[in-house]
Amino acid sequence: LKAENLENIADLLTSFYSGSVKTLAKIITFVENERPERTEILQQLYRRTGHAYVVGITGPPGSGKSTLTGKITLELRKRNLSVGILAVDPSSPFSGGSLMGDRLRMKEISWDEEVFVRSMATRGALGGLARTTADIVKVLDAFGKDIILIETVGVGQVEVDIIKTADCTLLVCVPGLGDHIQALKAGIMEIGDIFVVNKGDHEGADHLCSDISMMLDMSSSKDIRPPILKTIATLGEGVPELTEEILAYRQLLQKDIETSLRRINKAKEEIIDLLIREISTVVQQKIFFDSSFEESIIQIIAREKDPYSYVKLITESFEKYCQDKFSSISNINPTNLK
Ligand SMILES: Nc1nc2c(ncn2[C@@H]2O[C@H](COP(=O)(O)OP(=O)(O)OP(=O)(O)O)[C@@H](O)[C@H]2O)c(=O)[nH]1
Ligand SMILES: [Mg+2]
Repeated sequence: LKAENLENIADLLTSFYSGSVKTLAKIITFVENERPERTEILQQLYRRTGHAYVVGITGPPGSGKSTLTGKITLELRKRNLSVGILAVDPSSPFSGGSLMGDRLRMKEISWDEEVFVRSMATRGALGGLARTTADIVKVLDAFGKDIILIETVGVGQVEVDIIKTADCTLLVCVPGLGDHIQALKAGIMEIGDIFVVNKGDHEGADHLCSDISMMLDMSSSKDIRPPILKTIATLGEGVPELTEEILAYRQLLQKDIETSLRRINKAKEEIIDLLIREISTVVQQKIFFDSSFEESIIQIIAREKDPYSYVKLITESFEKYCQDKFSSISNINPTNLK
């Protein structure tokens, strides 16, 4: 980056730290569009992160996630907590459209200065939606949001990756979607820290609650048994209790040794993910401008060399570098974490 750009970044950050919502939005756009400035910005912000409590809200389309998100936000605001909302829709190519929809559904909170809402779709997220989500969460965290809610539709792998960013995940289910436990296929149950049976005014809600309870009895491997709460999001019924559960879960996490392990694993995964991306960029950039690469290509085509040996030659020296660099890392003791 040029010195001039770095100066702009410094100005941008000053404005960000002073609480400018406009600058917050701008920085999020930088991250979303993978602008080159984003790395510098994220580097600077990192130290200010780690304060926010991140809550994922996932479940099938139309289960009431946005309505619930709006109502939970009202409850959080009553407790004077500031909120950032990130609505992520991996199936939609347009973020503008979903933004409108979410704003409408969350109209009660859209006037509130302390609530920041952002919608995101596949568009713009070059490095993957999960990576972008994790970075935007950091931006919101550094901005000083107490609670960050991530709404994401569906229960596929992309959503699971997105929701991994969360400290606590609500799995929203609704009665009457054919098979009662349609959304609760193996693996999906595992991501739920709190189960919400929404549309409690619909027939079959109680039945669904007991079905989930039974499934948890059989399959849950968690130390903390996920609670099941019934809500009617449209009326806000059950939402104060749900909010209490969400906040109580945070207290549990803070005491739990599992949390430290989870933090370690999350940090490891994140760093490895970043490394792989950066290394692959470096390889692609460097190799194309390397004359020995050109020469080797010609030799490979002429069958004087084979591609396997060529790649091995490069990776061997890289491996050697890694060995020297990483050999001293031992396992982290979770009790050493602050
Ligand atoms: N009867 C009833 N309707 C509800 C309830 N909660 C939400 N709805 C309605 O269900 C519809 C979908 O609600 P949303 O909040 O948009 O659901 P969503 O899960 O965010 O939907 P997508 O983001 O499109 O997946 C809306 O028409 C809501 O008014 C509820 O508890 N009872
Ligand atoms: Mg929604």
